[in-house]
Amino acid sequence: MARHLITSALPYINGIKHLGNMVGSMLPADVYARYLRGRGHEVLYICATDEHGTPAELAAQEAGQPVADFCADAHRRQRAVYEGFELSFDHFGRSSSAQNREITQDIARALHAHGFIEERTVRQVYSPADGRFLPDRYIIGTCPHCGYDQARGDQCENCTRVLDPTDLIDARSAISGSSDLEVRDTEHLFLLQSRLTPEVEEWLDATAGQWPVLASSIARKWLAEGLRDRSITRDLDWGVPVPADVWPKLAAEGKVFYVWFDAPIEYIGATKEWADAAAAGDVRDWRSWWYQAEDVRYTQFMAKDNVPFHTVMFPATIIGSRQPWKKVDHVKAFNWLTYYGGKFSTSRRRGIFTDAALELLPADYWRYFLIANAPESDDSSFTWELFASVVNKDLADTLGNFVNRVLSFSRRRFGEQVPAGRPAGAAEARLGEQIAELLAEYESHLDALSFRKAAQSLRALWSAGNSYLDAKAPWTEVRTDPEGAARTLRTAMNLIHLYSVVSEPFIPAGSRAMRDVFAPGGRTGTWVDAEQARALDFVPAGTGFTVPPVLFAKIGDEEVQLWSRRFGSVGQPSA
Ligand code: B3M
Ligand code: ZN
Repeated sequence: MARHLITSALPYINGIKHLGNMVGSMLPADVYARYLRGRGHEVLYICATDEHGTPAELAAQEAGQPVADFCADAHRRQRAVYEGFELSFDHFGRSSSAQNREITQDIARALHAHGFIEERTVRQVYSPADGRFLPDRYIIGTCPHCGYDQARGDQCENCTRVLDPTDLIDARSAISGSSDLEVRDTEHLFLLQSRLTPEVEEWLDATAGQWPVLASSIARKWLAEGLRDRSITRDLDWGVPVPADVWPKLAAEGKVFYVWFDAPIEYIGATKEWADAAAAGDVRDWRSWWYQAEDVRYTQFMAKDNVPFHTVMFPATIIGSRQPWKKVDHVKAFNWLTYYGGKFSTSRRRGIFTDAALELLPADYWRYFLIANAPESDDSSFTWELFASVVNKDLADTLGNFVNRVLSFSRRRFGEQVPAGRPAGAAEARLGEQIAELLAEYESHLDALSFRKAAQSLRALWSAGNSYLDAKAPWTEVRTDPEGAARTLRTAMNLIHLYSVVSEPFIPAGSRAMRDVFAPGGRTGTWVDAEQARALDFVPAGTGFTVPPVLFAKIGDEEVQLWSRRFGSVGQPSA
């Protein structure tokens, strides 16, 4: 059986992420990881904060903190939110780790040894007042197109035009504010991607055919434009230093690797962090997941803007190292989640951030809604009205109400143990068939990484229970045929057990509550096969049970109004 390696794109260290980031990478990766573990596979789910680069330096400066301290705090804050969302990472690492530094430098050495890295001289802005070269983003000035006076040297945030630092009027350093800037020659390392194009193409041809189409089409489009050699170093204090044994001069000048060079390597680095963090006696072999790892099936999750880096540039880096690192087998990409059709905006605090979401409602509500409405084949829009209607209908009415209805009624009529009742009849056989079919559908959608469809199948499994219950109507049946009513309730209780197992990837807390009905504190049952689904006979008559508190509360109109006022909604400018 294959081992499954799963990674989700590394959230940038700078700030708490919004729901769009969550649904575009970490959450579906977690659902997939939980699903595979549930089915008995060996899974390693790795993620980390992406910590290097200019935005981290600038954010630290704004916070008045040394960048290392800023990143350590920001990492802890993000990690706490992800724990709140019940993301089941095997390890949540940091791209600034010693492990990543070591592996990044090793891969650079290997690329150099095989002739894929070249030193080139480039002209770059130097600030004598700051005593350093300035990356494009560190230079601010007035945009020549729209007159915005805080435009950055790489792009104007106001009119979105791409700029060159020399385009700016009244250019000055973002660090010191000094306008005494000069252009000087400096050396940088270039990855000779152009030479690797044919090999990347060959790999893509062999692999991308199996990917969901959004990822493969973006990858092919990028490759069709041809790979250009790319500068992989920067003049920053915060990053993986260029190894001095290979490039003594650049190392002495304090050059570090570009953040997009070391960030994907952190997937490997974080796996080593995971191994190094093992308790005594627990052997974790990080290499076996990455190096000559033919038995590993590797799936990556990311938003669509990250696809070129993962499907073309990172593979080029790995191929050029001539080392047998594992390359991705499956890439799942996502479109954008919008907020009332507009952009979530971190800087304008428009939309919902993951920390704020958890203050309103537990993780299950968000997890289910987001996956059921994931921006898979197209962008999708978050609105409070839709959120409330999905939660109320699917979670509160269809699932939660079923559980409470069945258990409270059975307790009232038959006491606190699962009643025996009559042997299963035709209605139960039909239900079993239907459940087995829906379960197979659910599994095949998850296997294919089709999350919205998987959510539909899950909902259909919940609905099937309701239809059965409504048709049998045990509350009427009990008056004339108590044994028949007991049978109905026992079958319905078996469905609750099945739901606790198969719903776990979407709603881990709700699943625990359902499992605790029959086995307080016990582990979630093993996955259900078709035979078991047909038989619906997991919980023997006589098993004690408890009636849990309401599983999912409904969201009222007042809350919808309150929240849309608080977080902004229609009518607010989207820019
Ligand atoms: N940190 C995503 C972003 O900041 C980026 C992903 C890295 S994955 C190796 O947009
Ligand atoms: Zn502009």
